[in-house]
Amino acid sequence: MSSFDSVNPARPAEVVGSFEAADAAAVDTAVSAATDAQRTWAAVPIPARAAVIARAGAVLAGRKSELSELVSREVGKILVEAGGDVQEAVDMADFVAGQGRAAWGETVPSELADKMAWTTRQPVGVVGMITPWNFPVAIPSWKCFPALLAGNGIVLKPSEHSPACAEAFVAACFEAGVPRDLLQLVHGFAEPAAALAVHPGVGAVSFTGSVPTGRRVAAAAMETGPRLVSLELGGKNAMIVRADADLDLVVDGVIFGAFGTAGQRCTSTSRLIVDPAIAGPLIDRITARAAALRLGDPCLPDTDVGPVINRASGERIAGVIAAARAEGIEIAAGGRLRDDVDGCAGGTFVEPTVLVDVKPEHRVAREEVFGPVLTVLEIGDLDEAIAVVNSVEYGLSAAVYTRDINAALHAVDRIDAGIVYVNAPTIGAEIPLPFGGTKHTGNGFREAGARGIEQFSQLKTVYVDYSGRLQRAQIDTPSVVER
Ligand code: UN1
Repeated sequence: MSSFDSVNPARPAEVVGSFEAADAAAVDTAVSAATDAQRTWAAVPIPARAAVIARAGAVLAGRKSELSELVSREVGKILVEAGGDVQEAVDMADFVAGQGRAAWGETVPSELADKMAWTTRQPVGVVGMITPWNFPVAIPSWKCFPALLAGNGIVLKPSEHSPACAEAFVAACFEAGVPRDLLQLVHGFAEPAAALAVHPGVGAVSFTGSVPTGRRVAAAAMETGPRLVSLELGGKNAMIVRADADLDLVVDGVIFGAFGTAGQRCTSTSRLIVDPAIAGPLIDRITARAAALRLGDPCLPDTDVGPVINRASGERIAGVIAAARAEGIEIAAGGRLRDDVDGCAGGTFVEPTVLVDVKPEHRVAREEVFGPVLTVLEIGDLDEAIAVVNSVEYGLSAAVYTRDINAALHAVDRIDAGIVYVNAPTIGAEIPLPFGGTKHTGNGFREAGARGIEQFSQLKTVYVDYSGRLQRAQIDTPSVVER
């Protein structure tokens, strides 16, 4: 095994921690240990598992400020957003713990006398999880808590950019009483992720990240046998702004949606589809606000936008902006890569960027940027705007700003996306409802919400016949009215 450093993206010379990169053999050891521990855990009554998860939430809540600082230091999120990340894990623990005493299946009346019919859920065994760095506490929690409630063991492979956050999350779980062998953490790059995806001892694979990697993970996971594979991939989220919208609300929503977490969310607002009747003044206000955002050390309270995760990512985003410019697109705000930000030696920042007069066929209007880049498209007709929202390969989240209830609901009904907001930006999902998207954003599973557990458990249908004789369904079914 070799070791690697996790660094502060604001000052890459500052090492947050050193970690061992797992190889395939280490993954194998982790899967075996989790497999053994899972047998014991699966015998624990579900409300008792839920109590452990509730305690994990309490431990995380008690450490919120210290964990938020760690999130800021390790992945560059500004402090308030880092706090939101930790809070999301706390909320998830709370919600999942409640599910431990809620309905666990459905029951139906049997068509035969003296017979019962119901469903229950069984664990898959060990779940392999591959998680990104942009929600370094929240996303592991979205996966781990429901998987634990369902009675599984876990091998978690977090991003190589957020190993310390994953360690802190797992430590909170252990402190709450999650058995150590049950929840295995393996660090590193592609090798442990690939080994986990194909391991025959892994009953479900859950991946959050990019489309190309997600496709590879899913294909590899299915090669070694059918199993549950849940994918949470990219987005190219749009906000439609109608001429009657409250523009103060729109400006606040765009700034938070497009430039929060330096645009490095799968739910970031990436396309603004605005009615030409109000486009000019709206763009002026957005560009003025974008230009006034303060780049800086994410741990300082005055900072609005932190660094991007590393130099390579910054250069990739700069490349997208340069390609847009080469296509003739005008930059109304930002556009530059910055490495001269105060107190952030070596950190890479991308100025909040607004690209105007973009057409639906431009690459920058179709592909995920994963950076603070907003494209503005001018379209007046609502159905045409909806068609443009739907014209990309992703379907994660979308927003519509209007005061017209009919227009809002028309859009809600016709937008092809997993999450639609009215008069709120494309980010801001809450835990009790499903999170996920359509088309290339995912493969139909949803995280969070009451159905999040479906990624990590199998349904079992149970029939009990207590009549003492053979009763054949569909054949011996009594009928009051003779057919
Ligand atoms: C992500 O963007 O990767 O709705 C997850 C939101 C957050 C989760 C986002 N609650 O933006």
